[in-house]
Amino acid sequence: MTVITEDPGAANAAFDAAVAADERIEPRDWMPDGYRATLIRQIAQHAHSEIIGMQPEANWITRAPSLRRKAILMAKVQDEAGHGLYLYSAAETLGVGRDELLDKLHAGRQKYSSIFNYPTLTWADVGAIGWLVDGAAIINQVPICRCSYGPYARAMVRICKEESFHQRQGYELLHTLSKGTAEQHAMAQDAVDRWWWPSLMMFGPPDDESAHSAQSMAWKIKRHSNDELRQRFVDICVPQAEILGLTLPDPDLKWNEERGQHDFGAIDWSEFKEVLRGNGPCNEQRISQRRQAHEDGAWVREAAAAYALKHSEES
Ligand code: BYC
Repeated sequence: MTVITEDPGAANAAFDAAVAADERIEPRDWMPDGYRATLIRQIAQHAHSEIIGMQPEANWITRAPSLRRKAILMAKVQDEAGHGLYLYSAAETLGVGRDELLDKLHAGRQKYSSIFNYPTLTWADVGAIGWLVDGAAIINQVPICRCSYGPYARAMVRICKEESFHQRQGYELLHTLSKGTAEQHAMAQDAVDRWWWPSLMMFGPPDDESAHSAQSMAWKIKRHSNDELRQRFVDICVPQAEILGLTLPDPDLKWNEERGQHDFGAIDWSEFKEVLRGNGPCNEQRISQRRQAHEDGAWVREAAAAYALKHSEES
């Protein structure tokens, strides 16, 4: 869709028609200000989540139990940095600079996913993150491959392929621990007990409290509601937990024949709100480490800019 018109009414109608026809909106197309702002908000939060999400797992790189596990974990953490790059690039196509987005993250003016404010206390947490956190991310992100905004949708295709590998490595890691010694099994169970509820919170507030869902679904940025995706995640995890030989920490979790889905217990939304307010177990640590990493990397950015300038003067 390319709209070249001075008439705002016609531009709006062309935009609506393109969205209704499942066409992709591209950077040069006219789009409503609210659509642009919503995409910048969501893509920036998503990009921030990818780079902050490197921290909890990087915590275990030096203590991975074997060279093979270390190599896999390093590759995964590097992938998350790559996902951040794809997403910051997608945000840039909307007219916002990467520096500005990072400044807002560092100043606490833009969010990142609540999940990354929890600590990784044992090696099993690396497995639980892969199985549950990457698993939740896949359920949430596969529909974004069909998002109405082209650059975001295309970035998501690559990201989802890599996330599938991440999920499998976590599942395999937990499976190995769960079928290992009694101590290893207990460690895997403890990690699942701690990551289960925060993983359910990743999908966002319940539909009746989700401020942006209705508009984002009308614009086909979101394809499913928060509660729909959360339910899908629970239904997928239950049989996987059985194969792992681990229990999900929810006494109310049971199959509902009538609905053809699992019922599950109440989520503690007060905990979610506290984490979003900055009061989760690791919020301060995550942001201060991110600021430090940004400062430490200043010389790399300066060198890259100087090199690019020299290169452009030569050509
Ligand atoms: N954490 O109206 P709602 C990954 C906020 S990366 C924090 O439902 P929306 C991975 C929400 O922003 C995972 N905040 O919002 C990386 C809004 O506040 P604002 C990240 C949350 O946008 C490394 C308010 O609550 N994935 O998987 O329609 C290693 C009301 O919510 C959260 C993405 O970002 C939360 N969990 O729906 C491993 C996916 N939930 O902005 C793994 C893309 C909600 O008004 N994003 N809020 O201040 C989305 O799909 C949607 O933005 C959400 C929320 C479903 C998350």
